[in-house]
Amino acid sequence: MTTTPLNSIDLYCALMMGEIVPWYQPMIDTQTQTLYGLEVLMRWSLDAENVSPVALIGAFEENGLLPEMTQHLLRQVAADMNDLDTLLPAGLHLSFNVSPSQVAKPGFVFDTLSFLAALPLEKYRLVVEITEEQPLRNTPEVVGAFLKLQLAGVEVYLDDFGTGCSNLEYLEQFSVDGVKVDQRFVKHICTKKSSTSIVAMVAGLAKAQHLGIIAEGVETVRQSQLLSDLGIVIQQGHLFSCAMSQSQLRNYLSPE
Ligand code: G
Ligand code: G
Ligand code: MN
Repeated sequence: MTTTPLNSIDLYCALMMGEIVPWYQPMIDTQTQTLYGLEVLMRWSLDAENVSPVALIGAFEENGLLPEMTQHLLRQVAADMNDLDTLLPAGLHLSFNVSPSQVAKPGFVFDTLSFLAALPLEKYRLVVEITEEQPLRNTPEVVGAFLKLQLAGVEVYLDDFGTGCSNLEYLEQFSVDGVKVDQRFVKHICTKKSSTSIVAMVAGLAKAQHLGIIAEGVETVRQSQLLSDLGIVIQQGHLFSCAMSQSQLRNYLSPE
């Protein structure tokens, strides 16, 4: 990992030069073993410095460039989806990550809806995953942003639910459509009683509240089976596929 701090000029250049690219990780419906959705994950294509995505996102955030980064990424996602359109199932759940700081910004809803307009409309279910590393303030701007997105058919999921700042109170404060179960709980689901209980509790909560639920970081058949037994049928993780570039995704969708 790099020890060189990235400054705003490096980051802006990376954006302008098209070096920040979307990768895609499949979510699988384990009942049918078919593709349910894709999560967009940012990557730095040059990665000469070997910077982790987490560090890179932190650097974009610190330099106030996260909204530009997301916009840039989504423009590329729209181009990629249009390119792969015939290979993708209708109703595909297409999710991208945003941090709480982005949600409260004035242009956030407009930017997200502009992205939606660049896609074949009925075909995709756009989903915003709210990341957990900062608190989501219960302000009229944030509540209003979620409602406007939902009116336009965009769903809101809480990422890594139950970790970081993503807590139970959010379910009372905000209108959300679903939660993602963090990989740290999935990792020990077969071996640690506390992990099993936590995942079972979140699954029960999702069912009672009619929320969508997706498990991530699924690496083994046993984990997948136990999650299915707990009612979590939509799963994402290395058992199914790692994140892929657009060209790798094309091969994944239509193997030669
Ligand atoms: O892909 P993994 O590759 O290492 O992603 C690391 C973390 O970075 C994850 O927690 C994910 O939520 C976050 N992340 C990935 N892409 C984006 C992005 O476009 N925006 C934000 N805010 N977070 C992202
Ligand atoms: O957005 P989120 O925090 O959920 O980011 C998902 C992160 O988890 C990304 O960094 C992605 O590359 C990583 N990831 C996805 N599937 C697996 C997996 O099965 N195992 C592990 N260890 N990491 C995974
Ligand atoms: Mn995520």
